[in-house]
Amino acid sequence: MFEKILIANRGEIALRIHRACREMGIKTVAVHSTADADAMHVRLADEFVCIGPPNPKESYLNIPALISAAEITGADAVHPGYGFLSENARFAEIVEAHEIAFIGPTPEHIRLMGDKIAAKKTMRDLGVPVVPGFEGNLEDMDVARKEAGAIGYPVLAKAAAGGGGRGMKVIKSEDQLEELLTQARNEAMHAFGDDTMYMEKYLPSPRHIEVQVFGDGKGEAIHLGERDCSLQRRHQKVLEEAPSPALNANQRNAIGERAAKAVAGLGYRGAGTIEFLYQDGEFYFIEMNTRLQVEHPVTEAITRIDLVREQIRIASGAPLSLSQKDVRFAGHAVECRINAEDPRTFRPTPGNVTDYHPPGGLGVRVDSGLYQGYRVPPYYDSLIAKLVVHGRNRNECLMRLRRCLEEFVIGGISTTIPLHAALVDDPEFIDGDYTIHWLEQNLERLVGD
Ligand code: MV4
Repeated sequence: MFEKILIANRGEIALRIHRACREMGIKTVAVHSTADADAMHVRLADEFVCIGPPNPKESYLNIPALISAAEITGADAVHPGYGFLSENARFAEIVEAHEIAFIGPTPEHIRLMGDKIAAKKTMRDLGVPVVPGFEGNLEDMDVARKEAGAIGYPVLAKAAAGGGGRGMKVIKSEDQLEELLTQARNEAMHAFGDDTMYMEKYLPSPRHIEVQVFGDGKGEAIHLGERDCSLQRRHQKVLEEAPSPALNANQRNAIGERAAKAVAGLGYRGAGTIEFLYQDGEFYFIEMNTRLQVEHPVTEAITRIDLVREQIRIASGAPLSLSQKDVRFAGHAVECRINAEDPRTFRPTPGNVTDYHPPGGLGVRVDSGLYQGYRVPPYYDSLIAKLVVHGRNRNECLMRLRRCLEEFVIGGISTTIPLHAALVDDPEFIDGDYTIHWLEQNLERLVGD
């Protein structure tokens, strides 16, 4: 097992990783920008290294600074968390070239899944259902017209280098095809330096359901069920739940087994998430994320498996700590992402936290680096706390969640707690009846005047 892990991240996830390390008897190295010197995980870590100024490019994305910090402190592994360098194949390669373990998949698997066309072809070949579409060359407009017609309008043009919603255009009819495809191509070139495009049938009202998987890198793999992440605004998830209110146990096991089989076939190592769109009873693969996700605690709540511990074990060469038959799903969990943002305008609200009283009690978990007197810096993502509530069933979970949102005090800054409070009282949300568009279509009603 590793002796010392460098945590190449900040905020609540750096604290989350620190906690897993501590419970495994592993020493931690925090790295921080000058804006994060007062962060909770920096205080708790065994050692800390300042890696640069507030701008992430010069600190959390600064590969030479991170490698130097690992070398100086003698860390034998790096955990990248989510965001920042977590899905950067080059970073994983450089870490490994320094004989430091990268707590994640191989650089090859990161690179494969970063290419959305290659990822889709690979998953299809491994027996995973994908969205009908065309992954060939779209530069010839005659080919593009023929293929779009064959798919049937509306079609969605996507960038091979995209993901997470960037570089997409819905095309409703052939007379828009050339103009919108060219526009999408130009945007992709500008955003990613790569204008390779592919096309899919546009699904008008799907849910976003993702399956948590783990592989041991040697052909063994398990799934830990799904998370429903349909409640989002501008591709930012707001609330996630597990299990999905839309699935029954047979559907869950069927899609989970397909996902795990694919992961086994890939020889994938570590934690991964297979993202699907789900509509009219059918699953369609869209992307695979090769990192730990923000919303991993809802899976931890219903499986009682420590996902970060599992990641660390696998990276050190240990086998999976359990087989599929030992995975049991219990109850229901919801995560509310609490952001330092105005709940109506979603404008960031950095500043001084004058009061901090998180909720507690049975089935309640708060992942946050906040404390009274902490200053939320203006330079980073506005996620400041994750409230994760578990209950024996969805109703108990939602009753408990309402109680927690009522108790939660974060003074001095605006947060999205009022949005969550409105959401959990909404009849359509309570019915579990929502798609990826529901939140944006209902925001006015939820938090409007
Ligand atoms: C789609 C889609 C509809 N049809 N693909 C957006 C993020 C990227 N990961 C894939 N996305 C979508 N792909 C087809 N064929 C709708 C979306 C989409 C979406 C997906 C998941 C969560 C939120 C979303 C919000 C808008 C659009």
